[in-house]
Amino acid sequence: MSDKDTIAAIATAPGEGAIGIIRLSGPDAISIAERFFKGKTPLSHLPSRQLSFGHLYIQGRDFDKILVSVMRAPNSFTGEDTVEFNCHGGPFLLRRIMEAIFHEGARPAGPGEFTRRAFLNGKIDLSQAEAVSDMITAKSDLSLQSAFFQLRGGLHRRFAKMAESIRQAAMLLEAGLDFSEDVEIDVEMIKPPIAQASRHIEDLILSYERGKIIREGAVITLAGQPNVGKSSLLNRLLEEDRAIVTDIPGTTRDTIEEQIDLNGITVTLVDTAGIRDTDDPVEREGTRRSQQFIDRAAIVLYIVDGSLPPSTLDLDNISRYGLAFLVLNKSDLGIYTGWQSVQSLHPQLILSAKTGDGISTLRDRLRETLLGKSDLPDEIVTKERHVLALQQASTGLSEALQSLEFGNPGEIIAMDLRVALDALAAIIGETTPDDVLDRIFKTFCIGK
Ligand SMILES: Nc1nc2c(ncn2[C@@H]2O[C@H](COP(=O)(O)OP(=O)(O)OP(=O)(O)O)[C@@H](O)[C@H]2O)c(=O)[nH]1
Ligand SMILES: [Mg+2]
Repeated sequence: MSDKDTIAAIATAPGEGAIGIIRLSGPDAISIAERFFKGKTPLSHLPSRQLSFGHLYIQGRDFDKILVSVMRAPNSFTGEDTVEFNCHGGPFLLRRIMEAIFHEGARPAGPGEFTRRAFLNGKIDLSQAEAVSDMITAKSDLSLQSAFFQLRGGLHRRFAKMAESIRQAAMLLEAGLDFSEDVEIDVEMIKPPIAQASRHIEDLILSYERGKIIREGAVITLAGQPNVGKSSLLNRLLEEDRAIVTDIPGTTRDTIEEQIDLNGITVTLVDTAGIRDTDDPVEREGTRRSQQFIDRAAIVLYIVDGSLPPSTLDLDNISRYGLAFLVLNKSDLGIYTGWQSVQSLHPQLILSAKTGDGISTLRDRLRETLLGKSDLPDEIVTKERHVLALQQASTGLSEALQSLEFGNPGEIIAMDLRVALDALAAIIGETTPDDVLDRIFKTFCIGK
């Protein structure tokens, strides 16, 4: 595999569709594509970035009516000559065209190879390349928003700004080093830009926890005794009749997982089997699985029938869970007054899965708990790779600050600053080893 040959792939999703797009990129993209296309103007004379109509021929056979676009280097996504055929979206049809294209000398593109070339040709930085795949996999409005911020180069600009502050400090330092030995390091000049970059990096590291929830979503588990309305609440939140609801205790025997968009966050809701002592092996296994999801949950909704008096089992259970809400369900039947005096560390929510009363408050409270009350800043770090590098940078900067305090030699401080700069450079891909690139692009789909 080389980064210089011509690659081709189907860029649209597999399966039948109205349109199927085939993309070629590389030095021979135009000359290869030209062999297939007949329109008013030969393909090689078509203006860049315009759609033109014509016929696609394979070995002299009129094969499909298509729209074609030519993007000439360097003004294309990959930075190379690129051609896109908009064909009819039949899987068989597209495969036949692909075979013919490969026969003419193009090579099948690997996963994410178009984006990789865009990165290698300097069209985008590595954080933007990663954002391309985030745009495609985003499942909620917030994850889309943060992916797009990254794609537009938002993170790149932030990192560049921090690197600039650090470089400024390094320059001042080196200017001092170049003079004679007895020049004192001007701590008051050098410290502020380092401290500023350090604060900014700390903020970004803090944004990671929230960023992770936006990107990966969170698990919310519905737990409680049989018949309290767990499945009814799941159905209510999903707005569909997903789980079986009956008045027979022990209706749900297995866990049920479904995703919802909770005002912008992707949440996996897990309905569980009611917790009770039983000899039934199936129910026992159900309870064991419930426990697993209780352990994995970001939030546990512990549901009780609020119209009935509290039981000791409930009080025991709820005191054992981490972040939990005590949900008093069946408010339409009236809430038993004794619940008011239940001392619990967990916030109480009153609602009715049956009528929908209190559900929008529940949604708001869940979102607030997951993301915090304040509005989210644009700059959110969502990638582990980024946060690890930021942590390295942060360590470098705090050591530099300490060295300044202790009056250590300038060479040592300069080395710490170098560590921080290298870590920031790795995020945007200025210095990223090939195996790291391979790992990043392997997760992409083919044709991207
Ligand atoms: N009045 C009233 N009835 C409810 C409410 N929520 C659930 N129910 C009823 O309570 C019964 C049990 O509901 P489910 O949702 O199956 O309860 P569950 O907790 O999933 O029960 P298991 O699966 O057996 O553990 C059904 O008859 C529901 O119609 C509510 O808010 N108000
Ligand atoms: Mg159930």
